[in-house]
Parts: sequence; structure tokens; C-alpha cells
Amino acid sequence: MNCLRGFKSLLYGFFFSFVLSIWVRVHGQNIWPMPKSVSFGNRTLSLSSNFELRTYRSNYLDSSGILNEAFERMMHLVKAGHMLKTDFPDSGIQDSVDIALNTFDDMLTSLPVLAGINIAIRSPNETLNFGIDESYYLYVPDTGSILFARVEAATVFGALHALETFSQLCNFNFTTKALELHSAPLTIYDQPRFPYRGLLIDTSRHYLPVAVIKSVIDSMSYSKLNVLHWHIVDDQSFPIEVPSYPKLWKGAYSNSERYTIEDAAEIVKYAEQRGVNVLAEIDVPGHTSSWGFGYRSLWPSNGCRNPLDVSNEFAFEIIDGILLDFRKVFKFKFVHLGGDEVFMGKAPYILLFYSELNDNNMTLSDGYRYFVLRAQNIAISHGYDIINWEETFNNFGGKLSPKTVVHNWLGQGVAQKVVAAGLRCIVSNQDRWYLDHLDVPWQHFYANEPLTNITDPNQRKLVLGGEVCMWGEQIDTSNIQRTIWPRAAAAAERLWTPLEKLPKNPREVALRLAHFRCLLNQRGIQAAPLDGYSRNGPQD
Ligand code: CP6
Repeated sequence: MNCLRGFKSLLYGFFFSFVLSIWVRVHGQNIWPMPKSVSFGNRTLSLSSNFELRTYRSNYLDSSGILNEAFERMMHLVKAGHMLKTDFPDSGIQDSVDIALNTFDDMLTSLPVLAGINIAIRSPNETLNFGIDESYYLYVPDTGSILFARVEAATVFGALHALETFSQLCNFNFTTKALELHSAPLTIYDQPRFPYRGLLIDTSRHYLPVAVIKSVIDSMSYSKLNVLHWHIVDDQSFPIEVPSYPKLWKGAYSNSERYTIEDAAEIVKYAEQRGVNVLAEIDVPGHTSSWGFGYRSLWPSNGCRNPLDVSNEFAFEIIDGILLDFRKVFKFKFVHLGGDEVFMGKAPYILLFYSELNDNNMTLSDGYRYFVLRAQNIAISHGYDIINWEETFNNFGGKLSPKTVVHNWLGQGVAQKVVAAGLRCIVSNQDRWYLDHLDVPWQHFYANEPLTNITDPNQRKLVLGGEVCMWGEQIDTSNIQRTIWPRAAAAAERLWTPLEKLPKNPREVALRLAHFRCLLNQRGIQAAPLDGYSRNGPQD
């Protein structure tokens, strides 16, 4: 049976490597997202069976292992690159590949052999955070006695992007069973257009196992997204442990559907090793019904479980405890404090609170603003800058603290108003970048331009980037990856590639994205097909 299967995949392999070789010649590079600048020739190199990582002439020691581990992963992935998703639905990686490569002999190929990749990092001690330098330079020579690819990057996280790009340039040759690179000599200068390129996951509506979150992080690194926005808790469940308030996770769906603080730390570390920041969200004062399962006094009244009660000091104490614990684990510059969809009509207690303060001129909106500002000050006291959903901005008439980043979601044109008010902004307009809107096609994700109608260069700088949102009401382990991909990749290129370098030919974009989708499949990510396109062309 195995033998038959192997034979079948070999046949497929011949077929696809044939198609692929024509493909590469006609269309050049299938890199996703498209780098800032690429130039390449058409010589084929064969990767040595001992293809190695070197860091000499660099004072980077890799004490954290980030670079060496990324190199090992990259080699594993490119070896898996010829496997067909249809044959191996659970994993793109097969033992037989390693066997094939080990029997391959460098001496038997007539092609020039690429011996390894030599990486130099200019700022070796940089840790991952918002705004670090992610640029890299990648050069693959085609002449010389011993060929080494060369990477230069300011930070190790730029070098990770270089390795990802390099992995996308490698192909498996079924005839010689060797890995090949078809486009030497090759020079790439690359750097992201926006520093914030996010993806939201929601673990309150449906629990996502740690392994699933890790696989989402893997796939983010393949498309160079760099912020995992973790909408951890909401009305439906409170799945995370908060050591300062250990009863909070009584709001979890079950004992097996929750994250220990060690799980959270493990996710953050896993993400950091892949160049992905984790932005934790605690959405207040709305979306908090699950908090009261552990601490009943957080529910405003019988039959009313949210928003948190502005007149209840304990609400602020508990936010303080949560952020104290979060700060030890979530090292990102920002914490997300939500602030969306607060229905004040259900909260007459707020007016009661103000009448107790003898200020009867206060309104429910004043209560909302008081809550948002106090939560912000708690976050600032723990060393965070803040991200808030756009309702905060809309309710404050543009007078929010300058430490706030406004997270757009309601509609287009909001970024324009936010940056005109001098605040920073992240774009997620729901008509284009909400992944739970299943009817929005990848072309709309691709076409969504964060800088629409913003011309002043200083205002343009205030748009930090954008984020696609995978809300969890309809999503769990069974369908999360195929709902995220390939559409999130379309947004990832919009956020990475310089505007003037974004490919304009829709057919080129569709085919290259179809190819990237196939790459995800080969790497074990269950990305959905593009409507009407395979990597071999339109199906018409
Ligand atoms: N949960 C939270 C949600 C949404 C928001 N906040 C949401 C609203 C509308 C749509 C999708 C998601 N489910 N906490 C809005 C930011 Cl269409």
C-alpha cells in the first residue's frame, strides 16, 4: 500500500515538477508577499545535500537558538515542498523525503552547487517588539568555486524573513531528487511597508487548542504577518488563568478548554521565535459577561451581566490584577483594551453612581468615557501603550490620550479622521478585512488600501498598519485555517509590499496567490482553494 502510494506521488511529482518548471520560467518568482525589490537571472543551482547555515563575520551568537531553529525548520519545509496535500492531508512532511535527500550525491549533478547560506546580523541583541527593523538583503550568486547565499539583516527577525523568502525560492527536482533554485543570480532588498501587520483570533467564542494557535502562528510567519491579536476573553467564556484572581477562569467552557499562564507564555515564546508579536486583548467594559462566573459582584444586576459597572471599584481592581499578570507574559508594547459595543441602555446604575456623586448632569456616555480612561491609566501604569476599538475615538470626539492607537472596524474613512486628530490608527474595516464575512472574496482583501484619502506624509506615518479579524462565533479547530487562508495572505501582501510595487495585473496576483496557497497546503496548513484559480491557471 505504502509502495503504491509512493508510486502515485512520484507520478504526481513528475507531472507537477514539469508544470512547475514551465511555470517558473514564464512567471519568474512566486514569492508571497512580493518583496520591495527583486532581480534575478535564470541559472539553476542545486542545493548541497549538506546545505548549511553559517554566521561568520557576524557577532551574532544565537544564544536563544532563534536562527538555528528557523534554519532547521526551513530545511524541513523545503524538503516537504514537493508533497501533495491530497495525498497527505495531515502533514506536508514525509520521512521518505529525508531518505531521498540523503541518497542524493552532490557529485552526480552537473549543476552548480549552493553550499549554504551565510547570515550577518548588525544588531544582534535586539528583542522582538513593535517597530523593530525587519529589513533584509538576500543574495544568491551563480558563479564562484564554493557558492554561498548571503543574508544581511539589522535584526535576527529580518533574517527570519530572509529565510522564509529563500524557502519560497526552492523547488524539489523529482528526477535528481535534489533541491533546486531556478533564478540565480538573485538579489532581493526587502522591508515591510507597515510595522503592524495583524491577525485576530478569538478564543472566547470557541476554544482553540494551543497546538492550533501555534499552527496559526506558523502560517502567519509564512506570509510575514507580525502581530497575533489574541482576543482571549469575551461574553461567552473566560478561558485564561489569571493568578491574581484565580476564580476568573471559572468562566471557561470546561476545565480542558482553558489556558494556564504557562500556556500563554509558551505561545508568546513560540511566536517570538517566528517573529510574531502577541497582542493580548481584554475587552472592557462591554463583552465581559463571563467575568462574573468567578466573581458574581462583577455582574451589574440580576439578569444583566455586562458591561462592567463603572461604580464598582472591584471592576478596576480586577483589571489591575489582570494587567499585572499579563505584563509578565505579554511583552508587546501594546495591550488591547477593547471598548467596543457597549450598550449603556442596560446600565441605569451608572446614573445612580453619578447621583451619589451629586453630579446629575453626567450622562451614560460620561460613564463610558470615565471607564475607558481609567482602564487606560491602569494599563499605562503597567508600562503598556493602549489600543482601543474605534468607538472610544467616536465617543471622545477625538480627544483621547496620545498613547492610544485607535483600532478601526466599523467602516472605511475612519483612519482618515483618526490621523487628522493626531492619533495613531490600525485599519480593520469590516467590509473588507473581517474574515468571518465569508462572502468577502480575496480580491477585496487585496484591494483594501489603509492609506485611502490620507495624503499628508505626517498623517500617513500615523497609520501603523492593519489587521484581518477571525472572530470565533463560527470558527474552531475544524475550519479556522481554511477560513483564514488564503484571504489573510491577500491582506498580508497589501501590508508588506510598497504601494508602487504592488503587482497590478490581477491574473499575476491570482496565480501567485494560488501558488502560495499550495505552499501552505504542502506545509500542512489547510488553506482553502482560490475561487476559480489553481496555481496552473484559471479554471475556465
Ligand atoms: N466581538 C467583539 C465581536 C465583534 C466585535 N467585538 C464583531 C462585531 C461585528 C462583526 C464581527 C465581529 N464578535 N468583542 C467588534 C469589534 Cl460583523
